[in-house]
This record gives sequence, C-alpha cells and structure tokens, in this order.
Amino acid sequence: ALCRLEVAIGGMTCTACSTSVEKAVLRIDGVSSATVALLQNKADVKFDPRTCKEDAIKEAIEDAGFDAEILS
Ligand code: 9UX
Repeated sequence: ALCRLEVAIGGMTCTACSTSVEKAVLRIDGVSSATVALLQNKADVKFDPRTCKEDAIKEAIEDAGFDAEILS
C-alpha cells in the first residue's frame, strides 16, 4: 500500500523553489506523487514504504537547499 506524508518546508520563496522541491522528491525511487504548496510551505508526498523511507524524502529536500520537517 502507498503511504502519504506531509512535510513542512522552509526557505521556499518563488514557484521555481517549489518546482525544484517537487522534482527532487519525484526523483526518489518509490515516490509516486509529490505536490508542493508554496504558500502553505508544505509538501504532500505519496510513496511506497517498501522502496522509500521518510528520511530519504527529508534528505532530498534538504539536499535541494531547503529545510524539511516530517509532519505526519
Ligand atoms: Mo526563486 Mo527559490 O528566484 O531558491 S528559485 S527564490
């Protein structure tokens, strides 16, 4: 089954920021969708927990240059 995760993201100021967060998360193996809400500073991610761990999502966002905290 797929898992769903909300991530609080810090440091996004324009739509290019949210697009790069989205691309970084979508590149992770096991992620099936990623929607980033710029104004809410949040990402909604659906992923297969067998191939993708929550920490990998957090790290991908941080590697793209933003702050990330797992919310749920
Ligand atoms: Mo927009 Mo974000 O010019 O790192 S891409 S601020």
